[in-house]
Amino acid sequence: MGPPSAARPRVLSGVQPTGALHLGNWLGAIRNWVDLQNSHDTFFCVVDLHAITVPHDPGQLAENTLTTAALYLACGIDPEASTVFVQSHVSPHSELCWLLNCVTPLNWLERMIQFKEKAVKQGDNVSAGLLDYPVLMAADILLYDADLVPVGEDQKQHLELARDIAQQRINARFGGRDAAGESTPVLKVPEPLILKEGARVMSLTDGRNKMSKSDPNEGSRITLLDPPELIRKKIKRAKTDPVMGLEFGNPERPEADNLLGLYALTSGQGRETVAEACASMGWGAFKPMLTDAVVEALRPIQERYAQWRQEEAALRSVLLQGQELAAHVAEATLERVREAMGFLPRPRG
Ligand code: AQP
Repeated sequence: MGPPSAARPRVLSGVQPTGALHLGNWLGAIRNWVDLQNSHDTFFCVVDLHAITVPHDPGQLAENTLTTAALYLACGIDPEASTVFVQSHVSPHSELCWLLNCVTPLNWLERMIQFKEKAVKQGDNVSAGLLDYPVLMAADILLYDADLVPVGEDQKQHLELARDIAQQRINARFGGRDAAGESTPVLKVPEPLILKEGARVMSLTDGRNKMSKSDPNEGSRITLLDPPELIRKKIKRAKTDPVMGLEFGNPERPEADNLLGLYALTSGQGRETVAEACASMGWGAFKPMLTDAVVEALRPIQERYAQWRQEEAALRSVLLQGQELAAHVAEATLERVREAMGFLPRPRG
């Protein structure tokens, strides 16, 4: 039996609980998920198994996982409309990852750009898990028969790998034929969902690098839970240039492009309006405006976050409901793959 077709296109995505979520995670990912909830069948997970592919603090992992889940909800993910769950709570993620590992060529993984970049930072301490990260990501996506996966530029290569594994390594080798001789796939091959323009948020200290949770310099990012005073301080110290007036798209001025983009998004005014309003404005006048816009944009998120953390039983119940729904879908897919690969069926009591 092949993958079932859902009534609405299914979307799956997640963020790693590797630290405090920042403006990039919100504007580049979670904000778009909120828009998809009414038109798509949405699954959002906190990918804690991915978070341990780099050295992690066991005393922080559970707390970061809860914080990340609470932030999804605070940003507007509605547990009635979406399935919200923790990756490690649904064991088929690990099991499908193993099955996919055994058919994925090593050299497909060795050429992944993110692996090469992250491996350089780890020195001698690179884990096999870091190399395997894209196979686990493929398992995440393929388990849910996702039609669409929202991807930024940095994740395109990983989605391509997930498609190749599904198509060339599972469906082509283990797929069957129906009575009419047509091939029946085992796994659905997902398509990328290209996200809104302008959502790549760059570091506050270097406009050529993306804002990242793992940057050792905390001043490089604004987290979703930063208090107003800290936001003010970080924006005040943010890198600028000696040119008067802000503009988009000048390759010599990545900081102007990034901060003006942040202002367009957080003020809700859009790119055209802010480009015109700030065209001859100096940095001294611009930075307080940007600060106010960021503080105001984050205020409702921070308020809702505080509520979810006060109601921790409700948060845990969202995750339990999500786990049950996710496990139901994931177990069925895993069973399909096990059967196609020829495993002895599990004994039934
Ligand atoms: N700077 C960014 N601008 C736009 N989108 C971003 N995303 C991350 N940073 C930016 C998007 O957030 C989603 C989840 O990311 P992730 O936490 O799973 O991993 P990441 O992309 O590696 O994010 P970080 O913050 O850089 O984490 P670390 O430092 O732990 O590796 C993805 O959709 C991503 O595109």
